[in-house]
Amino acid sequence: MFPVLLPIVLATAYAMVADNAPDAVTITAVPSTFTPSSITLHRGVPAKLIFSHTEGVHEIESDELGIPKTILAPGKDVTIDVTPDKDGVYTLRCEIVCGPDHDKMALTVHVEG
Ligand SMILES: [Cu+2]
Repeated sequence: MFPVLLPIVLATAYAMVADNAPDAVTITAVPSTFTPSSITLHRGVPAKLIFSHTEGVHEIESDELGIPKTILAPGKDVTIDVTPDKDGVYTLRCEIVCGPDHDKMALTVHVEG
């Protein structure tokens, strides 16, 4: 009996943990480009934006999303905790001139319920 039930119990427990887990998105920042360049978060759900494998130096900030000025630089992963509270489409632009196409460097954040 026990060996039959165990996978079901584990699957249920995992599903419960997964439901409460924050959204997590890994993003790379290189001169002129965030990858992915567009992400979707969920209103009221804590999310982690994990910037890794950064090349060049960049800075982002968003009053609307509650993201303080944050420098992204090589050799250091940066995790930003954010809990969006309003639906919408937000554009985070790189605020440090990082290359010839710096003006195009943007991360679009869709927030949905
Ligand atoms: Cu940049």
